[in-house]
Amino acid sequence: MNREEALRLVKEQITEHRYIHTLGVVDTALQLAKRFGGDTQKAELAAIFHDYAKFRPKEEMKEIIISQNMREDLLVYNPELWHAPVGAFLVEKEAGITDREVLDAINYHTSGRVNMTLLEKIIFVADYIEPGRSFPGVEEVRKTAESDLDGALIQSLRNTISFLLLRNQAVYPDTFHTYNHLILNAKEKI
Ligand code: DGI
Ligand code: FE
Ligand code: FE
Repeated sequence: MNREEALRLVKEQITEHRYIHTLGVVDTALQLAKRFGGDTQKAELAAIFHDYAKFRPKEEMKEIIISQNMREDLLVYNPELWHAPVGAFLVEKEAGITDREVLDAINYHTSGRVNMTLLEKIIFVADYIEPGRSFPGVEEVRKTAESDLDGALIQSLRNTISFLLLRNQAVYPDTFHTYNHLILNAKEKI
């Protein structure tokens, strides 16, 4: 599918604000793919569709998680996590995207997972640092992403986990596992 067609499909699904965010993720993912040797076409497609399901009703997302035998522990944690796996399912079903690597990058763009692929890391970090983001600490992550993708991923995960802890929220186990896996294997501690 070409860029214009993909953008048209996504625009119908999300708000103007989220669409602008999506365009920022696309630009950033393309830059990261060029910088770190990723597949630019897959990065563009995954970035365009990453938040496809963001505005689906919670009930619909819940039904999909159950009927598609996705991990039911998702239902115990923050509903903010749901649009990622549900998005991967709907993008295949409704937009006809079949590339497994692209679908996985959408699936894991919120929680992360252990042993993330290069494409998954690119989408995760691009989502965190796109120009429209203004979280505390995002500048540091942007700087790290100029040369070190794993370092930027560790910092994004650390910031998100801290954010959740400070707000008394639960942290999805995969987010912790992703962070632990990366930090235990990091050559230089960030
Ligand atoms: O969809 P976006 O807003 O662009 O970004 P996202 O898909 O990374 O969603 C992030 C939101 O999910 C963020 O507000 C934090 C929230 N969240 C809730 N529980 C968890 C979580 N994020 C992670 N990584 N892990 C959690 O357990
Ligand atoms: Fe998202
Ligand atoms: Fe996003």
